[in-house]
Amino acid sequence: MKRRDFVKKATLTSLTAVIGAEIVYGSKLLEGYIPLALQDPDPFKMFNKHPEMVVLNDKPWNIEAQAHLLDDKITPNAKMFIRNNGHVPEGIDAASWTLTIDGESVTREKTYTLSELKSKFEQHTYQLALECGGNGRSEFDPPAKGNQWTVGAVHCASWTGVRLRDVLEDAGIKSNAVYIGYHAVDKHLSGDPKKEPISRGCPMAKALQDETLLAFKMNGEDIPLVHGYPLRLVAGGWPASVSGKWVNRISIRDKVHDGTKMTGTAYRVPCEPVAPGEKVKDEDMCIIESMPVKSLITYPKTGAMISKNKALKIRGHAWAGELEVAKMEYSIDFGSTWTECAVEKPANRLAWQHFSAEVKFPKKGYYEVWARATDSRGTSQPMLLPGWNPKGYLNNACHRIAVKVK
Ligand SMILES: Nc1nc2c(c(=O)[nH]1)N[C@H]1C(S)=C(S)[C@@H](COP(=O)(O)O)O[C@H]1N2
Ligand SMILES: [Mo]
Repeated sequence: MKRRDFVKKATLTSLTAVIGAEIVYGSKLLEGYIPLALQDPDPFKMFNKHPEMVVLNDKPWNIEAQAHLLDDKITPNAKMFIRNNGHVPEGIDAASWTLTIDGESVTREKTYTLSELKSKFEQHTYQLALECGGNGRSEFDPPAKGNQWTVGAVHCASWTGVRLRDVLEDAGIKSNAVYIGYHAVDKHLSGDPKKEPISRGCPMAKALQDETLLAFKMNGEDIPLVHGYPLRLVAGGWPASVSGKWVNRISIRDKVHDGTKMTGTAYRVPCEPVAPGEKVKDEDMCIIESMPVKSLITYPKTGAMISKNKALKIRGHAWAGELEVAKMEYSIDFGSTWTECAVEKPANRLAWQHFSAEVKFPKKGYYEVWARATDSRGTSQPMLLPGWNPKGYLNNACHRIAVKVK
């Protein structure tokens, strides 16, 4: 047998094993041709995601949920959106993982192993709502470049770890500290090892909050690789881009962190409102901090049918960045009138809150149920769209579902 044929045969056998079925015309495969079934790895299997999750991009992987998938009070991994700016790291070894605290404003640079972090500092568990700054981008007009998220780039999982504050204080924070910036091990899409896909951070005040964690568990288990295994920063209520995955270094900065996607227009909105489509200078763009008030109807799924004389039970979640949701309302007349409904207290600060209602309809026909949350400062969600911004961030418009009464 010629060597080439042998290689082909061996490969064919292993291909068959991987595909899980006989490649019937396998002998006709051109050399070097990879069957389609293997060309694109199956993201649902690879990341253990629910089959109704929606892939927005595969280079890098960006996958969103749909409203009805987010019905759980605590979002399970299968229904958590994925947002990557670079390649998902490979070959991570938790046993040799270290976290270094450095920067202009650290008293003494220090490096911790994962087990040191776990044993040296008290562990805490919080449910934390994380929403991508670009969630809802697909609705803006003129459109913004980037992943066209609809409503599914939000989750509220339960995170366990140590307080970032405890670790920073252990290394020592100089009085001139202004900001922290994270560094992680994911690789830039260009393949250039000197470039970071993302390196963001937050002001010291946010870094030092009780709920800001260096997490090593999600929903009681090791964090899934794609969500930041083995160590992740979690800063609930702020754009989820602050919550660095695969973090191995945190710098205490004496100025606003200037890592990748901190500067220019990334994760920034015009400091003052602008007209749709207007060009905005970099210096007139401000860093997004606390996310705006928002809510999602997670049951029923849009398109629900109900028979006349029956009340429709609806439910969902609401969140308000650093603030609490103070009021929840729904409308069945396109926002003309609103009815208040029950909203629970959060499990802890920065967790999303659950609401529910029984909606009655006056007669047969087509309706939309709109949901509107109001935060503790009295700010409500806009009915259709908030102010336009060049990068399509912070769309906190009311969520709407269609209902037919028969
Ligand atoms: N290291 C690293 N951390 C990261 C990112 C990334 O690409 N690399 N993406 C950020 C962005 S923009 C978001 S919205 C969240 C998404 O978190 P998730 O994929 O766990 O849902 O992670 C943030 N942390
Ligand atoms: Mo994001």
